[in-house]
Amino acid sequence: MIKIIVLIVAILLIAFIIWWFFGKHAENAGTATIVDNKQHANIIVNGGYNPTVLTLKAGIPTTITFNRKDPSTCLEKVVFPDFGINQELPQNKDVTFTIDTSKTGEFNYACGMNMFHGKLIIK
Ligand SMILES: [Cu+2]
Repeated sequence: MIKIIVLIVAILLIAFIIWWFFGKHAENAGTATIVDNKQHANIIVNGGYNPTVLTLKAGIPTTITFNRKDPSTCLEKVVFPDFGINQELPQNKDVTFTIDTSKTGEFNYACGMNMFHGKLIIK
């Protein structure tokens, strides 16, 4: 009887771990809106970046507006190593960045401590 319980608990634990890892990898994706050859996207910062993966069209002047709802100091800075951006995000305020979309590729960004991650895909 105890063996069966241990087995069930073990199976549930494995299922939970698999779910956890799939959950981490199922990133929410978003695209920008393009109006008059200008591209814009909004990213809400709340327990991470939403959308986490943002797809942009290459070669279009692009701005991204971040708004941090999260009170945690962990997310108070956003760092785009590829774009030379290291910017403070005051809570509940829009902070807009200009993004150079002349190069295609995948560009990761993160909070100041490199704990929360987001990605721009330019194609
Ligand atoms: Cu952090």
